[in-house]
Amino acid sequence: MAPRFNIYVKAASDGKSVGDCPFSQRVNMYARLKIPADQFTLIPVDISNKPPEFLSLNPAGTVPVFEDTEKNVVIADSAKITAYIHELFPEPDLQQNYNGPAVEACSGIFPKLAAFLKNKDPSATPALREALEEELTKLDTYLQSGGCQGKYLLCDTVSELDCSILPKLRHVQVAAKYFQKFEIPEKLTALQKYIKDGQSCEVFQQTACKDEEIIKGWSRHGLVKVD
Ligand SMILES: N[C@@H](CCC(=O)N[C@@H](CS)C(=O)NCC(=O)O)C(=O)O
Repeated sequence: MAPRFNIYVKAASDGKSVGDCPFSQRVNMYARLKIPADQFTLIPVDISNKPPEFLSLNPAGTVPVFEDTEKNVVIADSAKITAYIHELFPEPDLQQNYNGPAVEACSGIFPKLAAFLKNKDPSATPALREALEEELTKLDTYLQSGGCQGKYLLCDTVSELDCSILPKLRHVQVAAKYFQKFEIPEKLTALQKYIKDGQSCEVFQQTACKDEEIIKGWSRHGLVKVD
């Protein structure tokens, strides 16, 4: 019998491996931690040439998409998908409903990264760079504040929030460095350690794409690399 759940994620350029979408990686990590492996199928989708079957499932054409074939439910948003998975599989507890200070400490990073990378006005670059650095500093400050009781954001095991932010931080590392020569400041030591620990965990490694996929992904937006 086919597994009950289908999880559609962005494919890499080979069409088969996982691609760079951080929202897809969030769901992929979360599903692996929650759903028994024989109950879901991971389906990489070529989003530059979306198959009609995928578009009929999600006419908006975005990934990730989660399909519960038993209940005829289709969900096309990473936060809603993890909430749905949590309802079905409450254990292990990945602190799905956490709404404390770590949420605010993480929330601005990806929007500020996107604004910095997509900007076409060189005079705005310094302020956008600074805005990204401020968000990273916010997360570093949270990590140093003792709010975190372990090596991940909330405790010593991976939480839903880690699944959300670790893939985005990798985009900062890879894309901001490649396009803007931006590096996460060394002085943000708590953040550097968190990223190192987070990226070494098994579920992150199992779901991560190659660096070149992140660069190709952002290149689709017509980004210009600084000299
Ligand atoms: N809010 C959505 C965002 C998903 C999203 O932006 N996905 C991108 C890929 S990273 C996408 O599907 N874009 C459609 C396209 O490029 O055609 C979520 O959290 O799932």
